[in-house]
Amino acid sequence: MRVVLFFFCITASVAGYSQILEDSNRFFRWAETNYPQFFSPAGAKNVDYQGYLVRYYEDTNIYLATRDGVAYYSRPDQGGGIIYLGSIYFFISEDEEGSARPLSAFFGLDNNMPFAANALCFGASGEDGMPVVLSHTVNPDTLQAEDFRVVRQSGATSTPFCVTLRPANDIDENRTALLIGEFGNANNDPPVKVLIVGDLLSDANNSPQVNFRDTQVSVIPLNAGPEIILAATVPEDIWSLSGQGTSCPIGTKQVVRVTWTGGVRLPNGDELGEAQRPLYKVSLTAADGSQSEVSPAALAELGDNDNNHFLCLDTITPATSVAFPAGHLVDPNGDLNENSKVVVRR
Ligand SMILES: [Ca+2]
Ligand SMILES: [Ca+2]
Ligand SMILES: [Ca+2]
Ligand SMILES: [Ca+2]
Repeated sequence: MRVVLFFFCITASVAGYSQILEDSNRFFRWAETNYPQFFSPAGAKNVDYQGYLVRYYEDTNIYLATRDGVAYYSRPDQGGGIIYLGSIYFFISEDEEGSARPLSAFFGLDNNMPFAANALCFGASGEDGMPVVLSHTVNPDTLQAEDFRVVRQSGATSTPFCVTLRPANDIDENRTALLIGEFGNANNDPPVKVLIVGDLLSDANNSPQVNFRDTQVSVIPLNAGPEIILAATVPEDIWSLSGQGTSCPIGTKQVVRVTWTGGVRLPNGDELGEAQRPLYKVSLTAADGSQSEVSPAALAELGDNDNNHFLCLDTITPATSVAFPAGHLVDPNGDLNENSKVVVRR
């Protein structure tokens, strides 16, 4: 390995494979953006070595490499072995930078929106409900019902009767659009696809503004259970504010927001409680690359009837993935949740 590292240092030809190179560069950018504590300074030069495309990060003395679409790293201070990380596509599929798209459309209720939904949108009671989770938070002023078109199995289409970001409209939420209307029936011509056909813009708080127009997503059928579609760290200046849901306790050091495809409750209709807290498993990755798993010290963002939970952690070691086992929570249709495991976005 010493020889390999030596070659990494002195070889300086830039690889020229088009798609693999482009995808590898996306992977390197993803790593540099999301894990600057490991991969600094960003934008290190690509070096080609025996089929590996390598970047060396001199601040941290770490090599990151790809070969045939697979990612590896090496740390000379830990013996310098080449450590397998997995397919680069596993990582860059999480990279939404510049690519606005709906992540999920969940056929939550068929002709069964509750009376209370009239408070979200008058006339919603008895309609279909379909939360659509988006890759970016959106500018509410650009969200209109006409931006969406729901396509049924037969090809028939309909425009929602109304669209709202409520109830998932706390600061930094604003990415779950609840579509209400008649989208077909589960037992006879169910909805299969949601198209975004109008200008719907991200809010550009932390990234360049993007437009969701001309993107689409398949519909998760009525009888499927909910799953976690997104997990992301929440800045302290946001989680320390109070929102519509409960807050993390004093002493919390890191917060991960998990976003489900739709709202989840216990099978008896109650909100989650202490008994469900240990079901959440959070993987942590330390600066030396070592991994560990914890459950949150507390759950928060509860009691506000949306599809988000806060996992309040009592460690600053960065959370890198979140898992939740199948069979404990239900969606509004009473279907038990699916097994979930997602990478934490930074
Ligand atoms: Ca909320
Ligand atoms: Ca219906
Ligand atoms: Ca369902
Ligand atoms: Ca919530």
